Amino acid sequence: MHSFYGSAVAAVALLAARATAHGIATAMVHWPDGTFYHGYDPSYQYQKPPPVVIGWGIPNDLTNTFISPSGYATPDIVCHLGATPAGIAAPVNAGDVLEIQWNKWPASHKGPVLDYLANCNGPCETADKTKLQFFKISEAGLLDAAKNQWAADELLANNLSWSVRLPSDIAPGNYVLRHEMIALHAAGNANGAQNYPFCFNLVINGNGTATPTGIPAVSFYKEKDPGILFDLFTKFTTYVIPGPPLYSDALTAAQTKPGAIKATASGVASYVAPAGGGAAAPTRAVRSPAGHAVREAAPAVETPAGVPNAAPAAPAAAEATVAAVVDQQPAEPLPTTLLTAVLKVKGRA
Ligand SMILES: [Cu+2]
Repeated sequence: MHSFYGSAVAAVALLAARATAHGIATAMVHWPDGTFYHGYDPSYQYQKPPPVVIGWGIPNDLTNTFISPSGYATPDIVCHLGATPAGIAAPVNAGDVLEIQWNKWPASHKGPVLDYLANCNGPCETADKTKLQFFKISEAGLLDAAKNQWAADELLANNLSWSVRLPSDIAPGNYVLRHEMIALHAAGNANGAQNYPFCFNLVINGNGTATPTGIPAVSFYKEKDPGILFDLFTKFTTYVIPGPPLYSDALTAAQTKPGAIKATASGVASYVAPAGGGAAAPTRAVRSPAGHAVREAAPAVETPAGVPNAAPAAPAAAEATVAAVVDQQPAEPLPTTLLTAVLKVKGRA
């Protein structure tokens, strides 16, 4: 019998069969809280309605593909293939550690791991990705030339996770975290490097005032940069990490295996919908600790032993146990529309 349901199942099966290589950054854990956030997975498009997550949407990335140097000047290099802004954001603090989790990564795909931030200067939910000005907050490339050990190897050794520490001095605001691996196994050939960028929305709180200068992602890399056109299979002792210089006040995070997840959250809206509801455009960003809504921690979820980065639950299931709460020390009366917006988000997940 042919049915829509059957077609959907077949599509998911095909998707699973194809997804045998490469990888996607599908989750983020916020430390020290140990709060797990789902990123985006292309299979979400088969859920009705799709979960609202902090990861930028990439429904076209059905084959876990990559961006080639020929795409470095196109919007696809910003947050991956046809990426659209995430609908919610993770509330974090400047100086915190964010642990990005990948669903898979082939050992052959040696290369650097890079992380960037861009202030949306408004709601990230409606950000124009081509206008985002990114500054680099973390970079790691060749770790040990004699052992041919790369940042990607370290990520793989830590259960497909990578930790990045946010600068402690940056101004609070709505930011996009752009996390990226570049696979070099074919980079000895022109147009052979493989970039895998993935983006997450953050509401960063704190007392910092720094506003680092950034550049658009379409200006990060050129095809003949020494760290892009690079032969992994000849003798080398150094590697020049590509992209703009590291932010002067960047901080480092220890690379470790993932710790136990203490809670699961979906995220917060970074803007308040105008009174009256509807699909009107957002009117203001919510940036301060006093002004943003947070979700109450869900009951602790144990990470199953021996399962790399097992997600605590599907987003929809996890969502059912999460209650929305609002910070109680607002500088101004909390608009009821804020709570409505959060509950709307909850209802959609
Ligand atoms: Cu690959």
